[in-house]
Amino acid sequence: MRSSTRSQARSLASVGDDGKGHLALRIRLLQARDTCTARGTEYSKHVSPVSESTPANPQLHNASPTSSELEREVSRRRTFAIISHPDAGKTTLTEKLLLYAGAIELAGAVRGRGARRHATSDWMELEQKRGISITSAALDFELQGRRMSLLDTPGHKDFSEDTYRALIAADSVVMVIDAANGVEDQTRKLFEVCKRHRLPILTFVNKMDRPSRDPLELLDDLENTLGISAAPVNWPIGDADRFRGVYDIQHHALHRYEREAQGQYRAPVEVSSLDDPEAREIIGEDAYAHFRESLHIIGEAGTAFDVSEYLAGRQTPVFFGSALTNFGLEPFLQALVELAPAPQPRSSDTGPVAPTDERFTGFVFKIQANMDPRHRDRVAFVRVCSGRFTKDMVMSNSRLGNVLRASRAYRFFGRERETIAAAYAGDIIGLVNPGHFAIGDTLHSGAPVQFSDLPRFPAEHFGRVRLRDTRYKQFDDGLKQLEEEGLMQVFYVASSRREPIVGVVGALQYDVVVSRLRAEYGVEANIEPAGYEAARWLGPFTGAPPTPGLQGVVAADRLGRRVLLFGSQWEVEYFERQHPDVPLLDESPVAAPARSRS
Ligand SMILES: Nc1nc2c(ncn2[C@@H]2O[C@H](COP(=O)(O)OP(=O)(O)OP(=O)(O)O)[C@@H](O)[C@H]2O)c(=O)[nH]1
Ligand SMILES: [Mg+2]
Repeated sequence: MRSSTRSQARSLASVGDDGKGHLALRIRLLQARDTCTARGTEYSKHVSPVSESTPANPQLHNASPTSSELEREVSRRRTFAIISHPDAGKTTLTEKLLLYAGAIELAGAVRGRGARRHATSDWMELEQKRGISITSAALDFELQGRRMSLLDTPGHKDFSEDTYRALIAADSVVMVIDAANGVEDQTRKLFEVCKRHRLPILTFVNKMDRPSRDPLELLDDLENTLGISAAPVNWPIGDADRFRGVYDIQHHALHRYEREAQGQYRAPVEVSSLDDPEAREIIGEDAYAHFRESLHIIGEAGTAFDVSEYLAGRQTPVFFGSALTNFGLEPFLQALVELAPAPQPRSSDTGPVAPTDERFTGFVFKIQANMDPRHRDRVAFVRVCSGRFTKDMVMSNSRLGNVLRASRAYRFFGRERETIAAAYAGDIIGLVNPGHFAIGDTLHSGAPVQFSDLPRFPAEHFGRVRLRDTRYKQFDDGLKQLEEEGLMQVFYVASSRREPIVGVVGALQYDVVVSRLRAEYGVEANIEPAGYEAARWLGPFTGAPPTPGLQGVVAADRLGRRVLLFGSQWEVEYFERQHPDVPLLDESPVAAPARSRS
């Protein structure tokens, strides 16, 4: 290690507030320099502007000039989910990516006050009222010859079942990190899912316009907390009020931004070189010196970007910026277009299904009712996994073994929808669902196939729903449809059919149930804790089952299948020990047939 570099590291360590994390990383980085032999793939090879006719990343485009329409269409699809801990800025970033992609002309806000429009992906009334995302939203748009499908997911753990399913429908991920908080709990959990499914991850460190942790420390946090190598692609200049822009490490270009009043339009940007005296003056001597030093450390010993490491999920390219003020967005969007992988093969019970397999296959990962107040229909969101979907095509649902005709299909842009005549592997389409589909269903033409089950989380909170008026039919319809979405499970106890018990993964879902019953079904209801903590379906068993513990009760689900509600987890375990002959199932036996997950 050169002594000059070491002393730079030391001087840098003294700049931060605590210096601890910084120093550890810097020294490690500097040591790494000595052992680092091969530099990775040059990022610049992958960020040159693309045009419709020339795919920029041939590695990801297997379509030759003679390839079929299916291969061409598949190779231009990019389907990705945005994930993070609550509040890191997923919805704001989504909105700004749409703005920069030209899919919207004016960006809305998460908390759209007065006449100001709301963010496209937070379309639900309760989302807009509370300023949080509650349900994942699909947004489909064209960009530079690519067909992009973006899934903005909710961060709150109470809605994480929806987020997990959306992740499984994606081929890659954008992970948003709050620059002040680093890697937070929920991000860590979601990262584990990405890792299990080998999803490539691009990282966007957001909110640099606020007081932030040192960027070196943030890289250290990513590597230590998540165990993924982090390759900075650009580097922030200052933070909080002094955040001026980002430096593109490979192109040696300084992107200096000006704040646009409300961040509704693109922020004016000036691109110059690092030594531009004017830029230096605007940035300020202190911030500039600190920035140069950390840049030097990264240049000497930082992880270099390597596209194959990224695609293998072992490395995450890191970008800095501010979604609110629109700083650092166009380089990030460009990277997304260039780097995000095309649709990948999916594992099934008959082996991997290639996206270019001529047979149409897909799976239902989400059901949502009443998105459009004028239609009030239920939509099944399908991730197309292979082949070509065409309107009116005949397909089978592998769960039911029946044949159906898909006469109405849509693509979505938040709440808005557009009829489609065709779709290809990678697309997310909506099929109108008059009760034919359940979450996790595999749809296919040709030979039977079934994709792996989607994760189902056990309910942990149980509440009694009380109808406050007399509209029982609407109340029952509402419960039925919301249950179909996977929002909750509904149980009936013999003594009071009119006051069902709902089981949810997180207590915030109670609010969603009550609010949606009111807004979408016109009924007033409230939910009170019911005193249970676990539900188990009864497997094959004749006769009356034993009473489930002191506080438990035998109930039934909508289809009349018997369910034992227990007062605590401990009571479940005690019951299992006492009654080994009584088969208990975590999941309902028909809607989600028990299958081993990959
Ligand atoms: N200062 C600052 N605030 C931001 C930035 N990005 C988002 N915010 C604010 O942070 C809050 C949360 O932003 P969202 O975009 O809703 O975050 P989210 O990750 O979608 O949140 P959930 O979906 O509820 O998990 C909002 O008040 C945003 O205005 C940013 O770059 N800078
Ligand atoms: Mg959100």
